[in-house]
Amino acid sequence: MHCRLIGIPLQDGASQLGCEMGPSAFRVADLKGALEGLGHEVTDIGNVVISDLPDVTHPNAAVRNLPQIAAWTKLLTEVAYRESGQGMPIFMGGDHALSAGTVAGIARRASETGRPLFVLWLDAHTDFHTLDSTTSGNLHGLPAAYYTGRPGFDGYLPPLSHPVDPANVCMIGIRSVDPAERDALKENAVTVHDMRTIDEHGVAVLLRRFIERVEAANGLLHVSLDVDFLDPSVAPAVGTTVPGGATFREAHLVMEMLHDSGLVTSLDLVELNPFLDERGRTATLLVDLTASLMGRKVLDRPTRSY
Ligand code: EXY
Ligand code: MN
Ligand code: MN
Ligand code: MN
Repeated sequence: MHCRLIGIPLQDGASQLGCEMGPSAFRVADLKGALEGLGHEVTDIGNVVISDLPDVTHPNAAVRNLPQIAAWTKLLTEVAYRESGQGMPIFMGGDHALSAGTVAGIARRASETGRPLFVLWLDAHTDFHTLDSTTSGNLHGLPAAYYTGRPGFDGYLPPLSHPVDPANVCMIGIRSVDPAERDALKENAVTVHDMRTIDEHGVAVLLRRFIERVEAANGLLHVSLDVDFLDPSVAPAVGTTVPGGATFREAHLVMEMLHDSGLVTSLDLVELNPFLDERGRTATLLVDLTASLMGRKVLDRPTRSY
């Protein structure tokens, strides 16, 4: 596999500063070396940055940094489209607002292949607010609403050429949902597995069901991994910790099963805030999880072993 590492020093979507250091932390933790060690060809294209900001405001006075997020979304849609034509893009964030652009660009690429795009959203949060419904105003709480084509973004964020079918989105790890998000999800076909569902069924059963759907549709699979998917005891370097998250082994199992599926064609690594880390521990865990996704295993076993 040819992996394309793309640094996205975006922190305007989060209330807490620090995610702009994420790409550097992934490089220091040697994501490139880990992937090369698995036999992949890796190109780090460096960091991408926005330049001009559009003159845009929204009537919801809580909304923060809208011109910045609009500029990032436009840039990242183009970058994701371009880089997904070169290999497997791995987007090193940066806060989760970046996924508005990365998923939009990947969806545009997928449309050319004639294969449907599926998204696996690994997160404590559903990130399903609109500009109207957000009360915190932090735009990392919106990307899933944007790329599934929920109304209310027109004239504020770039027009979305290829919305992802909400029925093709599966969220796992959820344990913090705002009332407006909960109401919107009731009206929507997104699959949401909260931590209680994981406790009751086990993450493997839920993920296998989704993988089988992607396989049956001959789909492409984008994975968006938010650090706060993990329990804060194993991944402290994130500004939006919520107790009761995925364990170290649950997270690795998800990545190992995704590897065996052979379906993943792009990856977001988001919300890493190195300023909050304990000696690079979370960055290292994220590199190890990415390695599991890309083929690192304890024992050789046949592909599609489940
Ligand atoms: N739902 C909350 C809000 O809108 O402020 C929290 C969003 C956190 C988003 C993090 C990235 O997943
Ligand atoms: Mn998120
Ligand atoms: Mn989150
Ligand atoms: Mn909120």
